[in-house]
Amino acid sequence: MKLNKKSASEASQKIIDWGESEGLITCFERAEKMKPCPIGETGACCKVCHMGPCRLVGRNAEKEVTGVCGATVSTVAARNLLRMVAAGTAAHSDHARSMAITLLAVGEGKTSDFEIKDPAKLKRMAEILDIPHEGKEIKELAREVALKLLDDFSRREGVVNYAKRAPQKTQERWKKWGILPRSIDREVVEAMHRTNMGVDHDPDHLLLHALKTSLADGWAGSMMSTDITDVLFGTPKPVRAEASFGIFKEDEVNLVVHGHEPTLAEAILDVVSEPEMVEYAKSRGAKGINLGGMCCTANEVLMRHGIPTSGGFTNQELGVMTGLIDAISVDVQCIMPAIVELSKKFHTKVITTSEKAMTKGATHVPFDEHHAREAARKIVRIAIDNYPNRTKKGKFVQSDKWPVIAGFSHEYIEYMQGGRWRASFRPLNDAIMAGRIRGVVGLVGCDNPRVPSTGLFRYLAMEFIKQDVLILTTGCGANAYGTAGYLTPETALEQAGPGLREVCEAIGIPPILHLGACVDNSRILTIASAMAAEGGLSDEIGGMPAVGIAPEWMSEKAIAIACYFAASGVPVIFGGGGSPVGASREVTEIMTKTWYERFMGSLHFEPDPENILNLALEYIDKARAYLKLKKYEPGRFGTERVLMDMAARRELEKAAKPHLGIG
Ligand code: NFS
Repeated sequence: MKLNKKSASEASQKIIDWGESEGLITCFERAEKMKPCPIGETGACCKVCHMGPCRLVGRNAEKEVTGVCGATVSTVAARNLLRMVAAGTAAHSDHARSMAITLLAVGEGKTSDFEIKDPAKLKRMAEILDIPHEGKEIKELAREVALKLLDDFSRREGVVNYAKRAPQKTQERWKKWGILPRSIDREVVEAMHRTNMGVDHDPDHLLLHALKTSLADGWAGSMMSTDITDVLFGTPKPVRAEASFGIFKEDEVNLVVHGHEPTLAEAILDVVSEPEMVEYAKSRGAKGINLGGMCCTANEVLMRHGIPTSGGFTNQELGVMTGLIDAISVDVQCIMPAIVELSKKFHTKVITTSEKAMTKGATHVPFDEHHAREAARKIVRIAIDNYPNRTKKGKFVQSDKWPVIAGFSHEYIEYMQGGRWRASFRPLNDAIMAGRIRGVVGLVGCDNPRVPSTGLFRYLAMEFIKQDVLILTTGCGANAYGTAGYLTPETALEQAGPGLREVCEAIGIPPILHLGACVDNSRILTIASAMAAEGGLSDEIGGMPAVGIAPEWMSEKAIAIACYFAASGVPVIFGGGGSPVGASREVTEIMTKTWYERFMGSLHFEPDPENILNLALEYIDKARAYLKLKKYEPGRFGTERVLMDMAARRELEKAAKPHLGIG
């Protein structure tokens, strides 16, 4: 795979080029100038005390070099990785805490800005949590569910509630290796304690705690966040939307919601259609208010309401440079501080909203779930007031947009395989068993300016679907596919291998399914558990022909996700730059071999995209052999590939629509 550009997206590259000609600095240029520190990059820098920072480098460092206290390279690398997992888990789970607090506020009647949109899902949650719901008032049930889930943050002993959703065999592995998480805060605090100077020094022991902490993220924080968000704002089902910078409108107020927690974005969504707000926008010369998304908030509102997305992480500065964004409302996580300074060169207002996350120079509008619409109205007014301040700067970049189909909640994926009365994972399992679908790959995580941004996503997706591998995507990976035009059923017809194409056509789905934000990786855990329960494949998550890949990762949250997939039994491959544990062969072996022996999952760091592809296919075929499934044969299924004209394509589109329940 060769790509000499900074971004694989034509629209993004166009803005990068224009910005460079204007002397505007973005992450792409900063990434070129700021090379990664070669010591820190491989995990060999220890700065947990002030006798250092110690740099554990040199020939034969793994055997001969230690820090001042005597810590080896392996101890240091494992400790650093555990700290990343703790930070990633803390981020997802603090987001989850806000969601649980919002659910509690709804249950206790302390906010009138939100309500229960999916009571049936709330009841399903209650059943999992052993809370009787017969005859109970829905708000009371919301209160009880919220309180029980909030216990998952602070329980001293015991196990997080949702661990029991995993297949029995998967749970047994966790029990055997002592990694069943007690509660989120407890595991994160213990991770920080163990990595404090002079505490835990055994790399394997440290890494087991990395898995334990990450399971508190995947099977508690992230999973409850997904569930509560569905309950409050609706469980996604397929929607049509659009992606890329072309979503911005010249004659409307463009307001972008960026960050992660969907509560504020949902409130803004309610407010922008209020007649007085629309009138106010008109009084300022705009035709209306156009809401767009960025990063994971984009995924949240795209999945549920079809709000268009302007892209993932590396698009945030470029969005400002279109000169068309009147305000960006941000909350927490993945917000580049650079957008505040950059926005001053345009007219864009950056609005921070969380008491946890402020940036000097931004406008702060405090938000809390009890007075959500009040804050939302303030934000929308700031955007409207700023509309007349637009200049011509950057305006030329009005670019294309792509159609997107998103909204594949695990509930919908199950439903679409059999309808209301026969919803199941049987057809998917059967397709895998027969070899129509070779396997499933989760292509998820960040986009990254250190590689041709979104390029690795594009390359891998096309290669996998050609080889009949179904793709599940979340986070900025989903944004990358949206802005590439890959999230449509047509992609299946044009690019997928014959077996996968047959399945996609029969069900009416794209070969790349958008499952939501990064916290919604928990949906993949739920799907894998359902596939195990369905029978015919593995009876645990481990052993499934499935692989997780984050080809362009950069965030600590991605590492936490990788670890909970590995602990759950999924081999995971991370691409992009170097390995954050590359300094230690011992740690690398534990994560790739020992974890696989214990959990059937692993974590590899592999910078070469072709190697990622081959390793993933190797894992998939190995799993097929382990399950004694038919050997995958390319081209065995499906009919002869036909080149389609527009009329034929339209016919197919029509046929696909009813299955998708849209349009
Ligand atoms: Ni995930 Fe979402 Fe994107 Fe990476 Fe950041 S927005 S939580 S961390 S950059 S995928």
